[in-house]
Amino acid sequence: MRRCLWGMLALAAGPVDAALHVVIVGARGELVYEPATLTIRAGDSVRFVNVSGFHNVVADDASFRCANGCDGLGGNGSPSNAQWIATVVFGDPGTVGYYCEAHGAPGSGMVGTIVVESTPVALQSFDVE
Ligand SMILES: [Cu+2]
Repeated sequence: MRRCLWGMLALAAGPVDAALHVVIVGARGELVYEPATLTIRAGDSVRFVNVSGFHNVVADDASFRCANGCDGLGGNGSPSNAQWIATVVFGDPGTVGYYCEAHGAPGSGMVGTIVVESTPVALQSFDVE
């Protein structure tokens, strides 16, 4: 019963056509996020996948800090060599810079950017005569 209720709430409140994007962490063994700049829509999720090296992902504005899960959400955002996967939902439009604490700082070193565009209000149906 509880699962059913939550499912209905998620349907009612969830963004329309939310997409899942992937950013590779430590691609080719380099100190990079790939793609370094990713443009998504508000409500989309980004799945950070660490393929090699000692890394994490930390928002410049401290809105998230993730590696083996995310701080504050039951995970541990400290840099890790594990092949971790962390998923972050971006609900609000804006530009979110992020970095790896082991190899960067806000705006320098191992950094990436998520550009979150507002969801268009074009998802209405209408009749054409
Ligand atoms: Cu790193």
